[in-house]
Amino acid sequence: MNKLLIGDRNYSSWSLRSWLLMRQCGIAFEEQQHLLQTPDFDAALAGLRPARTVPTLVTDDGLVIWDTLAIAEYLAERYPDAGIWPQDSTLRARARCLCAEMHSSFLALRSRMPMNISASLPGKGRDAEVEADIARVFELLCHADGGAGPEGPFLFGRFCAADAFYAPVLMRLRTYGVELPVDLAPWGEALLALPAMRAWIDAAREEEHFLASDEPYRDPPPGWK
Ligand SMILES: N[C@@H](CCC(=O)N[C@@H](CS)C(=O)NCC(=O)O)C(=O)O
Repeated sequence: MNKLLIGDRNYSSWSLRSWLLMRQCGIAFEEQQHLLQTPDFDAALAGLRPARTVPTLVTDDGLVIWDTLAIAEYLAERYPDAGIWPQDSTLRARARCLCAEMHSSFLALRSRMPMNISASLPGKGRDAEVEADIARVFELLCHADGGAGPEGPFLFGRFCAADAFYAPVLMRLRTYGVELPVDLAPWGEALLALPAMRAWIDAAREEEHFLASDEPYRDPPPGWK
């Protein structure tokens, strides 16, 4: 059985990407959660070197893949009918561009608006660089399929890796009180309505682990460790 190591549901945006992709595309896996920056996390990853971050996928035949883009590409090769990428080659190239840009960019947004699903921090973190990142995300998402995509609420019609890669951005916008452009509202609603997404959010709200490095704007809520 494939095994996916993930971190905190509340904070780990990269974990959410691979977990949602596998769940939504119907790829079976056993989940192993290790809270970030704990001895348990270090011990779990120690046996999987050079992996040192989550998500890390340990495939059913023992391959260790420690990067979300590599995980997506592995899944697409191994499960060609799962819908990891759009079927159409033009749309597939565009979906890959979106994921690659998410992977390499948006440092201001990621550092000043860390994913923090259970928190409500409207207005925090919005400086000019973050605004520029948000504007770029909106530009990418509004024009994702170049107007050529099939019908459907997701970025390329049917759910694919690009939706999973931008799901944490949607979580950030909610936490920090940034409105989606009208054109993207159906995408946001469709993503939030996915049972897998609901399950992740509900579980994130139950967590009481405080990660100081991802909490520039508040003290630990009562009872959190
Ligand atoms: N490029 C990696 C980034 C993964 C990453 O940075 N994961 C964070 C959690 S969201 C992590 O494991 N950090 C290790 C730590 O905090 O010790 C990927 O695409 O998977």
